[in-house]
Amino acid sequence: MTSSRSLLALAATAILSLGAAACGSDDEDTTAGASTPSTTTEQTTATTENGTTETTPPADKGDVIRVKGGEPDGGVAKLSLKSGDDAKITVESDQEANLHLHGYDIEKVAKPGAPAVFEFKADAQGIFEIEVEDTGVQIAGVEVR
Ligand SMILES: [Cu+2]
Repeated sequence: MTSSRSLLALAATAILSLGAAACGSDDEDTTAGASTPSTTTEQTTATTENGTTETTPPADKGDVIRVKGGEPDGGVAKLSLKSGDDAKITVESDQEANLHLHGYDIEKVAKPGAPAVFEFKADAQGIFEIEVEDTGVQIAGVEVR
């Protein structure tokens, strides 16, 4: 009994030290790639306006638009981008919706649990609509300046 316990303890120590070693080397890798450009100011405001209880960090989703029953939750979202930005806009919908970003002419399908993600280089200036293509309901106005 005692011997099997100490064997377990040995095994645990071995695993722990292995894990620690792996973490250490991982850290160095992630720090190198973690320099993200600062595009976070407006995202924070958008999340607060919606006042939803969801606490999913918007960090890697870009701007998030929520669609409920085919309508933009909290009204038509106003997004503003700077010309040349690498834009990322995530649209979450509680029902399947064909979405269309005008101007850049990108079409994406959002499904419950499978948001549509628009990723594009904001190289054309102007104000562009995102609409639910099936119904023509506008969910966002994206300004690029
Ligand atoms: Cu359209």
